[in-house]
Amino acid sequence: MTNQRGSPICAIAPVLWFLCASGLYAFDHAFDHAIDHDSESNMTDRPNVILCMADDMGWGDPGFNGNRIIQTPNLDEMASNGLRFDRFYAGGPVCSPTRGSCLTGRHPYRYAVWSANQGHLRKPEMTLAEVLQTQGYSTGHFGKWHLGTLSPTQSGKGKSRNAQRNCMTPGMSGFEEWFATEYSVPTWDPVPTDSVNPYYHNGKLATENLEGCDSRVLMDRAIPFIRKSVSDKKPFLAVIWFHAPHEPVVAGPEFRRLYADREVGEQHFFGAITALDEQIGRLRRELRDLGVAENTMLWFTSDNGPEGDRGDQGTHRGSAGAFRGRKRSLWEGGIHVPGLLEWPASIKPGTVSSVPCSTLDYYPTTLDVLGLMPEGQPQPPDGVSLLPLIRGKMTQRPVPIPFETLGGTDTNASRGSPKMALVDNRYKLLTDMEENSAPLLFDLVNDPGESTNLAKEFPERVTTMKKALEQFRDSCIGSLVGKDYAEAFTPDDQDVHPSASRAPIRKKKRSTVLP
Ligand SMILES: [Ca+2]
Repeated sequence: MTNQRGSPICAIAPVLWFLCASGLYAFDHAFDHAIDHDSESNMTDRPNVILCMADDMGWGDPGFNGNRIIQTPNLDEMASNGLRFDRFYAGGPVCSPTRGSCLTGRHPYRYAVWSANQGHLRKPEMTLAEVLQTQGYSTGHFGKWHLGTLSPTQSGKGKSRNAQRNCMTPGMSGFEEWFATEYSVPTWDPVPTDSVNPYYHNGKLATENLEGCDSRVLMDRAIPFIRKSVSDKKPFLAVIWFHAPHEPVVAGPEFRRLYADREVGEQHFFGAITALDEQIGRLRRELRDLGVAENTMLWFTSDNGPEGDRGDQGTHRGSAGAFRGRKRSLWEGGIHVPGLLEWPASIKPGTVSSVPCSTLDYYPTTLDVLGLMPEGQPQPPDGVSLLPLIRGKMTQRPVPIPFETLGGTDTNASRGSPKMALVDNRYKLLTDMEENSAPLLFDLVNDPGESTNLAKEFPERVTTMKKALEQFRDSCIGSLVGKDYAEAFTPDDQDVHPSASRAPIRKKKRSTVLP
């Protein structure tokens, strides 16, 4: 068995290959430890995997997290029938970084996806789609992509996006079927006549069935893919990344009518979420009708917190619940997002977890379920397998979750949050890493709103967690220049960490070759 790059894939079950708790958090020694699972692995024989993600949906927006205004009956039913994560984190506070974390299990700062519309999913990174293809899975991507341009000659973001350098389509990343836009589109009539951000279907411009609700438009492509996979008797990976409720937020008339007594901006925002929810219901019904719901891992989350400064202006109506901050910040409101997993074969209805989990965990969890350890896997990983949690055997996260973003406390880019953070079970450290910046330490169990800084009360914990962040950053800087890859990698000017004071790397230009 080989992956796309010719490396063998070893099926070694049982294995947990993401545990890296040796002394301090040893981000470079993730394979030092392994835990034996019991012999239950056969019960999860090749489940289907669906990764659903909303765009800019806040933690407080769906009904299952307490929203009493926005109608999300299908997501609420999914939560009731599966596992609700009460502490689920996006890999980053904006789109592209989180999307990279979903597909690789690695922090986006390892492969230079610093922010939205920057960088691309590097070829030497191994994606979940590439690994599952080697296991006989059909692989499909539907909706927003945001991990590279979809053409080597054109990006609606202009020449500065450098379409040639950053061309990386879903098709180049292990997805055999794909229907995608490069970045955000209006959530109603997604491809207006003057659009510079079209839908591509398997590399060709899509021209039909692009009117009305965008969530329906993309689900119209996902469902035939799922039907064909089932018909072909193949397990499948479907990545379904909705554009809703990212701006431009537009709801169709039937969805606005549900909120006719609200302000216009609320009608659109609330309506766009209900339209998305309707498609979740359609998807769940389809899985049941096809007889595959039982052994399908159906995930749902959001890629970051809600847009806007307050949630009460224009169509920026998302809720971060009781959390501090919103999109772009490393406060909880920017990264603590809705999280669900429905998997009837392995999860009892009404299950709830308060263990911190992350989009970084999709990749290692799926591989652990299948008992896979791909050779040539870039090192180190950052996520952990949640299979022990699914089996009720994980009450603490074995390794912390690192965060880094552009900006810092003195910029608007991060809405006043520091630019690095570490979530270690109940504690969270935030820091700009500079010597003269005061670190912030919060007890998220007692203080989820991040209001009381405990740094002076727990100086040793601050030192330990800050040291872990230093190790993580050093590890990422090594990753950037290709240290993690088995194959040769030539870094260029864009592969320099934002914190680096050294001169940019000067190398000859790479050429991008489409498959
Ligand atoms: Ca987003």
